[in-house]
Amino acid sequence: MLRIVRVLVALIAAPLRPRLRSLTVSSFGRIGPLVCALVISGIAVGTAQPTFASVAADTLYGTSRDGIVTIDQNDGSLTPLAHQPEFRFFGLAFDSEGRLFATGLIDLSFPLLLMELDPLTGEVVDIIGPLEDVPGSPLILYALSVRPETDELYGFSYFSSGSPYSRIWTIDKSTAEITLVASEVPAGCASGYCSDSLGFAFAPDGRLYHTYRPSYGDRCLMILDPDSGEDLGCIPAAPGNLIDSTSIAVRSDGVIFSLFPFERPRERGAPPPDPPYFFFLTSFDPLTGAWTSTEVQEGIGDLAFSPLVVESVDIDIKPDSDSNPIHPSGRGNLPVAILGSETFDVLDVDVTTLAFGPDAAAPSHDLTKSGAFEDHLRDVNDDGYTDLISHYRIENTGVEPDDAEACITGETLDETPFEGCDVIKAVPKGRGCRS
Ligand SMILES: [Ca+2]
Ligand SMILES: [Ca+2]
Repeated sequence: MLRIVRVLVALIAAPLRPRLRSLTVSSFGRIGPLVCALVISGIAVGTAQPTFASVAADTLYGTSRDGIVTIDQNDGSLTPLAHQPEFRFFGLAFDSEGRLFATGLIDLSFPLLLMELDPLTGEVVDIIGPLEDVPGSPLILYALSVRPETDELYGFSYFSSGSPYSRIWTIDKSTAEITLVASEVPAGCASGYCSDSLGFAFAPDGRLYHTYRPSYGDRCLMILDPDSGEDLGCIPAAPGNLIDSTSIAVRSDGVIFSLFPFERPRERGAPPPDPPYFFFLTSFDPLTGAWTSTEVQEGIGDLAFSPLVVESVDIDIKPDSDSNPIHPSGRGNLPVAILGSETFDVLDVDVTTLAFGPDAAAPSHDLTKSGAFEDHLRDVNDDGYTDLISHYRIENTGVEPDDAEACITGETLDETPFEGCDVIKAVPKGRGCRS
């Protein structure tokens, strides 16, 4: 098995070894010239702004040979996005805002680049910059993952940049500047070549998983300290496929997906099988131990799940007031306007999902009744965009006397969640409530 991963890594890495062509970008090091170099070489970089909120949460993405694919989590079928054979992608990760980052090469030439992709089309929309430890020294970050608490982008390198150690890095999402976080994975690895696997991914609860495969001894699903690379312990991973996998990603419910290559047996006297591997997608729930496995038609590099992106909307609590005084212990109906805009049409709001305040109060009027929704539409701020006014019983909202703001949440009819907040001014009962 060890050999399989080494072969797989060799398959990925072999064509990359120096073969530096005229389009080497290492001497540029800045975005502008990089894009110029791409234009000169006829490689198109998309200019459209990515539309983060339109991707369904928990869609599984992967890097394939010629671009980005989405992967059906049940049957392993692949849907290729933009065909981009001029790029070779490795690591892949979403941040909490739904921005999709990849590491990769152009024309198999170093240096490795940090790129931003459009999650809908898979197209490269920005070449952020080269990822270099020591300039000119090949660094490959095979896996990317975003740390949930900080939204920082982390990278995992494997025997590259002249080191026999797997290493953990952080990467600046704006500049591609990298910082070494852990110089040995796991920390204290004395000999180098300690971990022989590429699986590296944060879980939503902040755990950092690594599919640890030592050259000798027990394999495991290791939990790493993201700040030191220290081994915090292993969790039992029932399916061998999981701990043998070359890439992992963790879904929002904590289920771990991994990709596992399996060498096709060679018949005696026959030519080598083509393709030489089977690939399996495994899901594993670390809480219950339940797991599934399904075949995937081609090799996939890093995996990544799209996050639940909450769209931000503008609201106006008490449209006739700027300070929005509220008696938290009072009674009555509090009007809240969701403001329409060029990018948010209030006609798309699913009124059954509206909830206001810490206790998530439901609207006090049934807006699904015939005509009720239309009766609550008005342009409260005279900007030409229709706004939706809904009302909430103050005693149901959970607003406390020292709260300085209150928020409304909901979903659009296509199930995109949104949230909007506005200031409030809690006033003791009995005082005037006009502003
Ligand atoms: Ca107001
Ligand atoms: Ca308006």
